[in-house]
Amino acid sequence: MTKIGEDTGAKGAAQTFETQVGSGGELHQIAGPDDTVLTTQQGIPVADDQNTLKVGERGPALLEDFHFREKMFHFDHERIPERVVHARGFGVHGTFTLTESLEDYTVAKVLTEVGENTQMFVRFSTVAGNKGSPDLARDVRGFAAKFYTKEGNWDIVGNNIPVFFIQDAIKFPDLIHAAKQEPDRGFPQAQTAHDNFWDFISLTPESMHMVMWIMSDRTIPRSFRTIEGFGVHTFRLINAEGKGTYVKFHFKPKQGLQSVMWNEAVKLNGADPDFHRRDLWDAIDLDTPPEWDLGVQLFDDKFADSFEFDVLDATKIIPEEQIPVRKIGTFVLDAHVDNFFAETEQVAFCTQNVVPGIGFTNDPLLQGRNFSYLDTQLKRLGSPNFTHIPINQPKGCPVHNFQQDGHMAMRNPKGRVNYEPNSWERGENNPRESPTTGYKHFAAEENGRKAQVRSPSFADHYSQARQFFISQEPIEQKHIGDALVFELSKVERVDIREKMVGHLLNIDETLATVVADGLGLTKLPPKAKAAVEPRTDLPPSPALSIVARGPESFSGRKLGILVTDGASAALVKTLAEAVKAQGAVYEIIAPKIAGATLDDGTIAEAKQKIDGGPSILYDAVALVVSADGAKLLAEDKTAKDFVSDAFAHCKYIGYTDVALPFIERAGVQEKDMDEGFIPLGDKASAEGFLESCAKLRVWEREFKIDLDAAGFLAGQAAKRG
Ligand code: HDE
Repeated sequence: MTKIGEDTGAKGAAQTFETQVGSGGELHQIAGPDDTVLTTQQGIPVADDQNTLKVGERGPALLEDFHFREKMFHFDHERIPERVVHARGFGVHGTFTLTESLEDYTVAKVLTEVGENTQMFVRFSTVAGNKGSPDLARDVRGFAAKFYTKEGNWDIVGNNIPVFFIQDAIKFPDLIHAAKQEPDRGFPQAQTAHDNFWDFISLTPESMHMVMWIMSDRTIPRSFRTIEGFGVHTFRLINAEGKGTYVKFHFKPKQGLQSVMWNEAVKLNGADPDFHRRDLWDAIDLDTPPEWDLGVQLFDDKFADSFEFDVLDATKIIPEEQIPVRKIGTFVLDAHVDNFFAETEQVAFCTQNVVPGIGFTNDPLLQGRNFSYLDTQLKRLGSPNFTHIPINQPKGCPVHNFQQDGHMAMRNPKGRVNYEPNSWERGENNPRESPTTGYKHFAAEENGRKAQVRSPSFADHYSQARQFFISQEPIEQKHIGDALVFELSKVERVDIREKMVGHLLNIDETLATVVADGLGLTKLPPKAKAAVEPRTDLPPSPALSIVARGPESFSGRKLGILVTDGASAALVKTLAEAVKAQGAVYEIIAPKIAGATLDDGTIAEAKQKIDGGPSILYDAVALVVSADGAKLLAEDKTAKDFVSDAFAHCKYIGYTDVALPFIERAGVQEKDMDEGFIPLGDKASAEGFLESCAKLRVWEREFKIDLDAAGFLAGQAAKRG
């Protein structure tokens, strides 16, 4: 007979239930504290968690085995519906500290009490993919923040892009159906490169501004740590006099903005589908938690009336050059969840979670969202009592009301009274409304005809798309063209491709021509008909570029050091020190996971074997190899990929002289070795290398090594005349 401790799986049980098989084979329980004993949900200690109750050794199982039935019942119900959008997410805890008071504009304590710390929970996400999809999908990133304020929970359910695809919430189900897997085949997963998405988009001109953003490198970020966040809609601040001021919320990463290249993203999804969550997890573990400034754009009706576009239209931004972003505080995300399901999965954000002093506007997308989030929580969490789950409970203030009962109620009001008004004495269990501190809605004057209409002030769909495009650095413009060609070349219907080029003609002629050429269209399709003539007079907004707003140093980045047996121990040490001095991290990659024996006999322990540590995992690489090691690596395809990928991805590559033949065998000729190749030797060279790495990429390289660059460069030259 199988006993605990004898068979496979017994080890797991030992964690909470210590057992020992005595010399006679009989089972003895070692006395221990009660809270280490495995129990059922009813608290009954479990004696055997390895075998179901049976009749005889080989007989049928018995229904009487309540432990088995309870365990299996619970397992069968472990899953809750994943979010219909933003299913793939990663949550962390943090703290917000206010540095500048907005007391002239709002009564919200979280925005007026300078120096106050407010607990936060942030969930990053992608939009289209299912829960198990890869982190590096080309997609918008959700950046949802819950502030547990003294006056209740305030959520900014934002994205890393400040505009959206549609102007009215009624189109959201269509947009999402079109973006997610096609219904007949159930694929493609986590990507927009398919007919249905581009069909919908090509018929939805209001999406064109968003299209520029999603085809830019914003949708393939290097890290959650290097994205911005935006509340998107125009919200409202309300002060003690009841006066309203419009506000747009911004999160600015102190780490600088950074993205990867598309070819890198595709490979990262295979090499490490958890790349973004692992990166944030590690940054917190290393005690280098990321920080963002919370910024606001504040404006009044006068500005709103004079602005070129409607401030209620979520497909438009207000350029920072027109209304600067005022930094009012900082938040740091520095703590893991204890349990992914309990917190990240069960957290429930809602745009209508606002505190006194913060309110809404009539943005029709925001109004629709205010309905949708609460509604979806019931489906997902199964009960109106989802606010009783610890991650959703207010932490900065008490909760008292007469809401009661329902599935899983944890917090029914105590005492006799469960209604109001009532004649019982006011108290914790008999709360009263508070006209002084309670939430007051902004007293907006509204009038109008009931109608299903779109305001003519929402009609310009191309001008800001163009403004975004011309605000990009040349390499970023090229990437937008490349992304459009990639996505549209996965679209089977030629008429959809053509329609999209027709829209691009309203945005930028070079872009349209490059995309048409990339798709092999023999002639340019007709321009899409625009509801209003697109403007060409909007100036570039440098704030919209990622490359222009990169980091100031290599801090927070990762260097991959490829070593072999016999490599210079002194150089490895010097590099490691230089990396540390920059506030960056490194990983050693070697032909064997045990590491490499360096020239002084010490062992450099490897974090990755070369096959598991491709250069896409690193922001820059250093080839610290011996002459023999270089010969060995020159015969290894994966090692050569390490170099050729780093080269193709425009990364900085430090190298020792003896690595040159290896580099050449990896396909990089001496003539291709640009300023991004930095010889390594002494301390100064290592430090200089790390300083150069702050630029992250040698973008000029891409124009030399990519066939698709030619059309783009010709278009640029033609524009310059
Ligand atoms: Fe969402 N969105 N959304 N969304 N959204 C959801 O709520 C919805 C929109 C955003 O990490 C859902 O709890 C509608 C814009 C984030 O838990 C759902 C519309 C922006 C998250 C929903 C939008 C967002 C969601 C799905 C058009 C950026 C993840 C699960 C009117 C400002 C939150 C859930 C998390 C999640 C509805 C458009 C951001 C169905 C109807 C614009 C970051 O309620």
